[in-house]
Amino acid sequence: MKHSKKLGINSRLIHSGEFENPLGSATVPIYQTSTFIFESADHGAKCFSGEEDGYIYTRIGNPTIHALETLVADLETGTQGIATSSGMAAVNTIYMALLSKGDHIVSSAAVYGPSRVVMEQHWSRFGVESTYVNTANLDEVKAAIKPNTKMLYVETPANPTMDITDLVECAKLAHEHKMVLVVDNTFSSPYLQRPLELGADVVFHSMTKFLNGHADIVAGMIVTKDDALGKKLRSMMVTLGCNMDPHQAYMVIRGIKTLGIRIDRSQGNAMEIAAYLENHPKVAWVKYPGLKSHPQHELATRQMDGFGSMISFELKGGLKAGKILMDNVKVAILAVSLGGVETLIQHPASMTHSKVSAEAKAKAGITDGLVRYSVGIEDVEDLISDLEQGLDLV
Ligand code: LCS
Repeated sequence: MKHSKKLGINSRLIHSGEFENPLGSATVPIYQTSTFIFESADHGAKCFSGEEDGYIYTRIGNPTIHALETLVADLETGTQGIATSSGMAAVNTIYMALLSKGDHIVSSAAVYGPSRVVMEQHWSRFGVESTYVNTANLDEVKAAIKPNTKMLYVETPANPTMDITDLVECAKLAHEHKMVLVVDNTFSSPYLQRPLELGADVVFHSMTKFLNGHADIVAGMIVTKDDALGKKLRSMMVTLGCNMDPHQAYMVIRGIKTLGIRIDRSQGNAMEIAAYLENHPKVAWVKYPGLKSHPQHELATRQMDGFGSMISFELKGGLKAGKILMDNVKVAILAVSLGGVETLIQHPASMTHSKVSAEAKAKAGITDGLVRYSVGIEDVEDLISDLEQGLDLV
């Protein structure tokens, strides 16, 4: 649909995304096809050479997937979206497209476990070096940069520590050293934070989370505002074969329409729950960017349009107490993933971050007792009384 960039984000959630619509469908049709018919042999050859635009094969491009790519690129104020089969497919496409043997990456120490483990255990086999620092501390980032550092990789807010990194300062630093700044924007979504506007070169998502929002799809998306970078990333995605499926794309387009109202509600709930936990005598600490006690609360206020719906906390009784709570919640679901309409609770040290070494977890602040809580859109009174009855048992 044609639209003005001046539309607000909630309008763009509904109306952005390009698709040809000869029959006037109100929604994006699902082009459930692997291949597309050429008008002639010459037309096919021209599609392959790039002389003519035209769909060829779904791994390379598909109208339903294109609608989602242009939608998310618009939300992130980028120019190109590259949809992937999962968030991890986006991570590996970025690593493979932009890093070579002998290169070095500086990354946030607290990131989604597998994003780090794949680098340390697998990309290292191909000669890529990595250093993990607290990117919330710019001095640590500066100290880690080496002559062969090609990428600064930041997750903010970080999974699961909720640390916030200053993206404007990281972009300056990255560009002074001719590095690309890659930002995992999964925890915020473009509704709350747009890294490309702050100077990042590449932003990506696990759309499994807030963008889709309904815990029924695994999907990823990379967005950039640089055409050459976009072509490089797309070509790598196509070569790796980690494309999205058209039905999966349709599901995300459907889910994304309510991103704004889902986040408005879940982050309202999160603020109340974070305050409740902070005042609870059995709670040792709470990390939520909306709390004044969060070490980067002021930065979060500046950098984000809201504080999101992810909370980390630890009970005074540590892991033992955390397990009692996790085993006894009745409204929240004990499951990994995040960013959906349903509230989820999980234990990063033994679940999402279990493959990260104990030493690396300790350095990143992923303590044994840390419990992660992804706030959904239920009635906040029910969520608080659910926590209350669980905490009573501790
Ligand atoms: N980036 C972040 C920040 C994530 O939280 C995840 C998944 C990924 C990338 C990978 O995306 P996927 O391939 O799963 O779509 N995070 C998960 C989590 O915290 N619990 O379960 C999955």
